[in-house]
Amino acid sequence: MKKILLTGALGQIGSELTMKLRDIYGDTNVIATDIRDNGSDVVKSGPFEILDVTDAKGMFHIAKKYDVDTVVHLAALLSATAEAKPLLAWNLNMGGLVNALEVARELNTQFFTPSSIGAFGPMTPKDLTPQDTIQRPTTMYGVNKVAGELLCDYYYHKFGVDTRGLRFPGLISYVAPPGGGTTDYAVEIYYEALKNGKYTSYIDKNTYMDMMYMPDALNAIVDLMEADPAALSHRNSFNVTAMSFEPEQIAAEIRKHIPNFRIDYNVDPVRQTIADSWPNSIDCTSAKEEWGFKAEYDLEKMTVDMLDKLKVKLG
Ligand code: AKB
Repeated sequence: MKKILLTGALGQIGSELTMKLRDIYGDTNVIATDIRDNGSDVVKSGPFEILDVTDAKGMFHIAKKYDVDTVVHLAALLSATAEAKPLLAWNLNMGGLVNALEVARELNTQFFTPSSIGAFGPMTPKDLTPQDTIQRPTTMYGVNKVAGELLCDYYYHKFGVDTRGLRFPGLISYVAPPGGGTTDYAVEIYYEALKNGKYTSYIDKNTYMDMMYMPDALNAIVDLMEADPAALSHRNSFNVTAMSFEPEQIAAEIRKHIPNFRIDYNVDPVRQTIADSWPNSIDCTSAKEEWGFKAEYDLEKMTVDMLDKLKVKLG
C-alpha cells in the first residue's frame, strides 16, 4: 500500500487527484498539503497540512511525520502568471521542485511531477511533436518545465530516485478552475456558454493546442506511477494528449447543445504569444508503448460531460 504526500493539493489537478488517490489507496494514506486551507473535501476527507513548498524543512518534516513512500509534487505557477511574475515563478517552481526531489532522495520515495506542452518552444516541430525533440521554450514557465524535466532525470540517474512525469496539455475540468494558464479559455468557455450563451476568447481562432479531460489525466498519473519501471525508458516526461482543437471547433461542439452560443474575440497578446510558441499537436506514441497510455474522452464526449456536470454545479 502506498503512502503519498501531495503538494498543491487544492489546485486544479490536486483537488481531484487527492480524492482519486484516497479512493484507491485509502483516505489516511494520502496526505494533502497546500499553502491555504479552503475547507473543501480535500481538507476534510483525510490528513491535510499547510505547506509552503519553498520551505524545505517544513516539507521534509511532514513527509517524515507520515512516513510517506511517494511524493506527488503539483504546486506551481502556470504559464500566464509565470510570465507576469517571472522571478516568483523561478523561485516557486524550481525551489519547490528541488525541495520535493530532496525529500524523495532523503526518504527514498517514488516521485511524480507534471511537465507541460509549455516545455516546447517556437523551434519545436509544430505538428505531432515527437517525444524527443528540440525544446528551447521562450517562456519562464517553459524554462522551469524543461529544467524540471532535466532535474528529475538527474535525480534518477545520480541518486536512483524513481522519478516519473507527464507533459500535460491544457486540462479541462468542471471541478476546480485552473488559474493563470494559457489554455484556461477551454474551461471558461463552458461556464460562459451555460451562464451567458456567449464567450469572448483571449486566444485567437485557428490557434491549435492539445487538451485533455481531467479523468484521463488522473488515470494517466495513476497508470504511470503503477507502471513497471523496467519498461520505462523516458520517465521525465512523457507526451500525453487526448485532442487538439482551436476555439472555433470547441464553439461548434458547444453549439450542438446550445444552438445560439456565440464566440467572439478579444485577443490577449501575452497569452496568444505563449500559445503560438507551443505545438499544435503532440505525439504520445512513447507513452502508449512504454506504459499503455490511452485517453477515453475526445472533444465530443468531453463536451457532453462538461455541460451535463456544469449544469448541475451551476444550478
Ligand atoms: C497552462 O496553460 O499554463 C497550462 C499548461 C498547458 O501547462 N494549462
